Amino acid sequence: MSSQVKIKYFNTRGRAELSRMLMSYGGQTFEDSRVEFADWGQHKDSTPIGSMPVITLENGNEYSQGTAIARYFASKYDLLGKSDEERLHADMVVDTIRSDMWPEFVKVVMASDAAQKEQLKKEAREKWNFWLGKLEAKFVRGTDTFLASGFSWADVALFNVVNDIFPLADMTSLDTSVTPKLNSIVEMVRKEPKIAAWVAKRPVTIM
Ligand SMILES: N[C@@H](CCC(=O)N[C@@H](CS)C(=O)NCC(=O)O)C(=O)O
Repeated sequence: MSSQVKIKYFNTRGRAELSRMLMSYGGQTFEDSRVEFADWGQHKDSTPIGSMPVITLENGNEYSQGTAIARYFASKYDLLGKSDEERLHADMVVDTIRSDMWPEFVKVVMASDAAQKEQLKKEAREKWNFWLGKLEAKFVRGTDTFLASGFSWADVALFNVVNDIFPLADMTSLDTSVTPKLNSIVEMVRKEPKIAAWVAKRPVTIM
């Protein structure tokens, strides 16, 4: 069986958006399947590990884990890095963003008490700025790219978290006096024509 690639997720950007951006960059047509929160119970048991995103490949096989799915598309479009060390470098950046920075956002979203939410937003911004400072200091090795060899999925992951996640904790831009190199990466990805076209046409959602 051969059909279109499908990515299934909630009607949000969340953990699916990096793959949606990478597929758009790669010129991959895909079905952007969105499950309403109220309907999730009907889907959960039939997914590979009981969570989304889920990717269905052209051959019908399904896989989960948002970062693993994104890495698959980064591999397909030669965005992993050009050497073992560059792949380590890009993975380190992506893990910092998706394994360390991301849970701070989840805490904010899950908080129901307004005062606690504000406190968690403040803590998230402090932690994000700490990690951003570390990345800025040693890990921007190209011109507007993390990798010396050029554009990679680490650049797209940074754009995704800065553009789509940080504003949800009231961090709407990077401080260009502190992280100018990271800001240049974000602006480079923002202008990448295929990613910009996806961002312009994607559904407008709360997160
Ligand atoms: N480590 C997984 C986490 C997946 C995850 O927690 N997905 C959430 C949405 S962001 C979900 O499906 N929640 C519903 C549930 O777990 O029942 C990944 O990165 O894909």
